Amino acid sequence: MIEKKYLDALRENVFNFDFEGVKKAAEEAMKAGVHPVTAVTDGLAAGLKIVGEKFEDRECFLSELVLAAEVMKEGMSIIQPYIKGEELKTKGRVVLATVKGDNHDIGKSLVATLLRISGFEVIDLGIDVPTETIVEAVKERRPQILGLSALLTVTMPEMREVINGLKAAGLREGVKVIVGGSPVTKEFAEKIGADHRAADAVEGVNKCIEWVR
Ligand code: B1M
Repeated sequence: MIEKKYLDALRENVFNFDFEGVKKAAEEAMKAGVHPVTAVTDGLAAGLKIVGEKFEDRECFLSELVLAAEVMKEGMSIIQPYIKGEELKTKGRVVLATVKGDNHDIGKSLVATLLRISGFEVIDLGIDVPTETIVEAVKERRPQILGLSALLTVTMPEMREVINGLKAAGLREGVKVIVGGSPVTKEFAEKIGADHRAADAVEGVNKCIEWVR
């Protein structure tokens, strides 16, 4: 019940575009002992989701969507140091990328943070990453896992291109491929030959831990 009060404050500050308010809400939530991952997923990200739905219904402008994402990042900068790794031993190496044509990075960055605190070495290639760059990184760095993110239905097919690129380079057998992002379904992941589709960051990281265990 008490936790709800802090999560509501985080959510409201994101959809009210309040930079100062979100910092205060994040500090208060951390002081009150709210779990930092819950604060991000059920507080900040929930607020951003509301703005995204308004944008979809044409009830807000793109500029407001950008602003809400910036407010979420501000909140994350306060919460992130509280996400501590219990186990610092390297569990494995993961290459992460948001695919070509796609600039959404909040979900992928959350996955990167959670992987790092779970003991993985993460090579984050960033956003709008061409297939050739991803295949090259797998060839050079030899990760056990490749994580791909796409938030746009038009960029989802790039995931298939990456998997085909790995096959063509003879690298597919040596790396597990996990895909994520809100429009990416389990069926789509199976169709393109990915090993797993993560519904959210926590579930995705748990799958990575299972693979390297
Ligand atoms: Co964009 N956008 N956006 N956007 N945006 C969506 C995706 C959209 C659904 C909004 C809408 O219309 N309702 C829509 C896509 C529609 C579609 O494709 N059918 C859309 C659109 C249209 C666009 C533009 C085209 C708008 C325009 O310019 N007209 C444009 C595209 C730019 C581009 O990429 N080339 C655009 C731009 C932007 C902003 C820049 C304003 C901003 C991004 C800021 C940033 O990332 N730095 C933005 C935002 C914020 C959103 C919404 C509102 C929120 C996305 C987000 O960050 N969610 C989004 C609406 C929505 O998703 N409901 C929307 C929070 C994040 C924590 O969740 O990314 O889903 P998510 O990640 C989750 C899971 O999916 C999973 O774990 C995360 C945590 O649980 N996950 C993984 C994600 N990747 C994973 C990888 C893994 C494992 C798990 O392993 C590797």
